[in-house]
Amino acid sequence: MYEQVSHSLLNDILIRLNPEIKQQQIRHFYTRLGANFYSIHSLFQVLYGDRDDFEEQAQRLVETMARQYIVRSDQAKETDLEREKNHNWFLSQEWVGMAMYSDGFAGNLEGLITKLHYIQELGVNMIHIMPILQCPIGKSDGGYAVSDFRKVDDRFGDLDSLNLLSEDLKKRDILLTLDVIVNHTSNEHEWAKKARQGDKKYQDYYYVFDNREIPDMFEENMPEVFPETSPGNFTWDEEMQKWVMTVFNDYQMDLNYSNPAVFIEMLDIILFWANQGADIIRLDAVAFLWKKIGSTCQNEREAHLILQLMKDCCQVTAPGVLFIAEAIVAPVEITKYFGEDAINAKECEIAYNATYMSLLWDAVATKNTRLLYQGLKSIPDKLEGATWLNYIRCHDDIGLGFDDADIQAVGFEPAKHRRFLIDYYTGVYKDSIARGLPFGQNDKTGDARISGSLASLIGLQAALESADQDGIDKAVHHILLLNSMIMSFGGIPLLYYGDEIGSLNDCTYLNDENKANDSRWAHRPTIDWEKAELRHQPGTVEHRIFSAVKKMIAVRKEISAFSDFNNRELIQLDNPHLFAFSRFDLQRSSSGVLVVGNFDSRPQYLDLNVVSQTFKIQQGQIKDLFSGSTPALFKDQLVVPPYHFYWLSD
Ligand code: OTU
Repeated sequence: MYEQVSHSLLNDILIRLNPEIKQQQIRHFYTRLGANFYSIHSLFQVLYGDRDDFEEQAQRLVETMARQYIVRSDQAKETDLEREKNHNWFLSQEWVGMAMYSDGFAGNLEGLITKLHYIQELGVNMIHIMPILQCPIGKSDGGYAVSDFRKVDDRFGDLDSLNLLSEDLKKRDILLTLDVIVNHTSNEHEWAKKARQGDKKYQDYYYVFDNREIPDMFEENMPEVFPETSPGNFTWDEEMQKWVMTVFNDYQMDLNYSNPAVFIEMLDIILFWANQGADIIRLDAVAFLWKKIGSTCQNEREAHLILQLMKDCCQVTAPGVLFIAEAIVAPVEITKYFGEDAINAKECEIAYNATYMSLLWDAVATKNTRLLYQGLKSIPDKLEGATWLNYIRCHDDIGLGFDDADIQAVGFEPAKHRRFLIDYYTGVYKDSIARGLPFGQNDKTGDARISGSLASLIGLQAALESADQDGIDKAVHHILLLNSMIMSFGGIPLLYYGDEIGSLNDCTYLNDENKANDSRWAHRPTIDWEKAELRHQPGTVEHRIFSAVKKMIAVRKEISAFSDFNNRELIQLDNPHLFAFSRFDLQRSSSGVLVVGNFDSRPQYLDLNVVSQTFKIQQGQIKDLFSGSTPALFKDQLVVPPYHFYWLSD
């Protein structure tokens, strides 16, 4: 869009550009800058327009984008152009992701290179490597307390090993996702150290206060993220003799985005990693980016404006790079992180579908899909050109992030229902087969979350311990049922490393004093490669899970109705144990796919007449695309065995 005020500022900026930048041939950069500048300027103005140094900061912003464009590799620039042409490329069903710690998976980044064949064997073609940036030993929050944003931690390798990995991934057509921790730094980051030594410039990078007056006001409305290990949202810093905002752990200092210098630094860092070969950047804890007294300091409008500005700027330098929003917030809030408008106010192309994740766990514990339906109906439609990361679990705890209103709507009492789920998964509830651990218990609010690996939460661990063959069978089916749900829902399925071979909780973290009070470490496994070899041995749990997941991935890639163009319809059923939805081709040229899952331990029947409205089936021709066979039918009653799923088509 052409608008005089922003355009004349852009002209001034370009005249004043540093000569080193001016002499470069960067045509694509200028055309993109021209196209996005109205929007960039408007957002920068809303956020920082009242500052005397506004124009100076705008100049720095443009120079930052230009410098990173200049050093961007030719190969990456080519990919940018290709993706501009085929901009919906990531909505295809061909993508399947896996998240992993490089050390837990393969020792370090170089080790990871030697294990890429394993990922490919499974069919995964997108990996999210958990944070690899430098962190203090001990106080690292699993990589989320960064002390140097441009350095790979020695524990994982260095920039060279990352470059080797990224080149290898490119050859194999595997996408690389890297983390950038945008909300906070470690208190040992250089900026934090300077701030703590009294440097005012860097104190302004954070939220620091002389006394409790303002912190106390903030605290009135701010929830606690880690109530057990790091209660409250502020920490007294002895060295600085000031209170500093630390929403997460007491060693993670929140960055102050009301200072444009912070925005520009962090944009520069995002672009730096985009230039190291990242196809996708996961932006951690984006809901927390803006703090305001009187609010929960989550999901504030300005946090969205910051993300829009980041996206607009990234599109100028590295338009092929996508953002993942890690916003584990209320269902109605999550979709907002895609942006308000797919073109004019875009934020992140991808977001974690935390609502679906927690609802699936609800259906597992209750053997009932009522809340699953209800919760999904409450998720607003997402924008075009946006997609979900559908996952069963990730490196974090499982929070029961659905709405109380939805719990009530299906006839449960919210507090009791949540208590039941926590008790069920932590094995407190009698007869529970889950072996999870509590995380983040808050005695003030009664809230708690859940840790534990997929296999341990679903009952595989308990069944193995008691050598209960039937239990093992059930657990394997249950694991596959959940996988089938994330593979077919619409979006990119994100597997979690180790789950493909049924890894159990690993309690060795208890021996490490830096980890012992954080139960999330129970489900951050070190892969036992001997055990992983069992995936080739029929009859083993490893083989049963790995080979079925592998097949599911292969079949998913063939089904175009599984791509994500908002082409899904939930199918409400009378049977409360079944969950069904249809997926269709955009042209609706075929009847599409009917996905059905049975969350109960007994067989259930689906009356095909009920689904015939949305899903037309030629009698007698029904086929399960996963197994390739025709499921058991009696008249119009389809039998769905316990914890079984079908991907039906005719
Ligand atoms: C994220 O987590 C990371 O995934 C965690 O591993 C980090 O500890 C945390 O940020 C701090 O960097 O911020 O938007 O309930 O779900 O802390 C959600 C705990 C987050 C996590 C929450 C999450």
